[in-house]
Amino acid sequence: MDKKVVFSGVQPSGLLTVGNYIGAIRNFHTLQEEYDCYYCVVDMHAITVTQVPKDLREKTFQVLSLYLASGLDPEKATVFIQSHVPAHAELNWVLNCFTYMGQLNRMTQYKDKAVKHQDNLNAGLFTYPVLMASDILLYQTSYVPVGEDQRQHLELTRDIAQRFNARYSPTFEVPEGLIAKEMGKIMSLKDPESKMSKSDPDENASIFVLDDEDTIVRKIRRSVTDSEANFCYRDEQPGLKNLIHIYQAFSDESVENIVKHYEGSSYNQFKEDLAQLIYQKLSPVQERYKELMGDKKHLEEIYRIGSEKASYQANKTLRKVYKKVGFLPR
Ligand code: ATP
Ligand code: LTN
Repeated sequence: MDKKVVFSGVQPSGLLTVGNYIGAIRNFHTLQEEYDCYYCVVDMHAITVTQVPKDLREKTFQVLSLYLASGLDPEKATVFIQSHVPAHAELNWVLNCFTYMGQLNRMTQYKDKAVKHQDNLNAGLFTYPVLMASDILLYQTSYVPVGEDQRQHLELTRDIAQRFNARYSPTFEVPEGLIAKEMGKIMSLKDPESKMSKSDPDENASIFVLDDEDTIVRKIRRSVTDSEANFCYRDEQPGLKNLIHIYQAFSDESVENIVKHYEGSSYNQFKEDLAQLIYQKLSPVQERYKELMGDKKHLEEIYRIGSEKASYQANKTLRKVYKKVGFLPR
């Protein structure tokens, strides 16, 4: 039997944070044995906000290297760059015609980004979720590992797929999200009410996957907790709760065990241990990342092979779609 398909993407919009790592990337390689996995660097999504071309090229290499450094094997998973597979843009157009303005108007990521990018409110930012739906639906994807912030976009994707299938005949697999419960949303170290985000202008609000030991220690030490001086896991202590989630992600221990272990200890002790734990887990990724970034030719080879494999599958779906909507064969 054919393996089920997994698809996910990360924007090359900045240095990746431990939020991206915990919510998405570190889960990618665990799926590559059992599923037919496609992991894409979504550079077309990244230009919905202003990018410096030279930096975008570098950041695209960086995300690709981090995929590989965190354990993706290009022999097992298909790793590629979105703009290299034109079918994404082509399906995007068709699906634009199957998405209602009212639906896009309700997207909270758009509302958040519209506030931040008032000087560049472009149509791409608004229709961003339709391109994401195209990414996913082109590969007949069953599962999409993402963070909690993408839940609404996934619902929209399912909706578009179901509408298209109902209007014509079954064409797209209707995908489901793989979203970790607590760890699907790691919060900012400076404001535990808002999501840790790679484009946050305050770099102390995030730990980046490439941060060195001293930086990690400093940022965790200065992260916002509370003045209760009581090591608990509860909503009333959101800063501490978030740090416990990060600890949980990097140690694979249950919240219960972590709380038991640190009950009665100072927050400082916990923070020191957490910083060490993060560094210990990230340093092998950083080592591998440096090696990969030192050999761009090798990275180019990997993404070329990836885009060929991806194009083959994507074009199969695109041909079906074009036929169903009534386009003449070429
Ligand atoms: P930007 O700030 O540029 O919008 P971002 O940090 O939100 O970027 P994306 O490229 O949009 O990152 O997301 C990559 C993946 O990481 C997605 O699956 C997303 O759901 C996940 N993710 C992003 N932020 C977090 C977070 N704080 N906690 C858990 N998962 C996250
Ligand atoms: N929208 C996502 C990035 C993204 C994606 C995808 C994730 C684009 N296409 C397809 C999963 C599947 C984001 O902003 N994090």
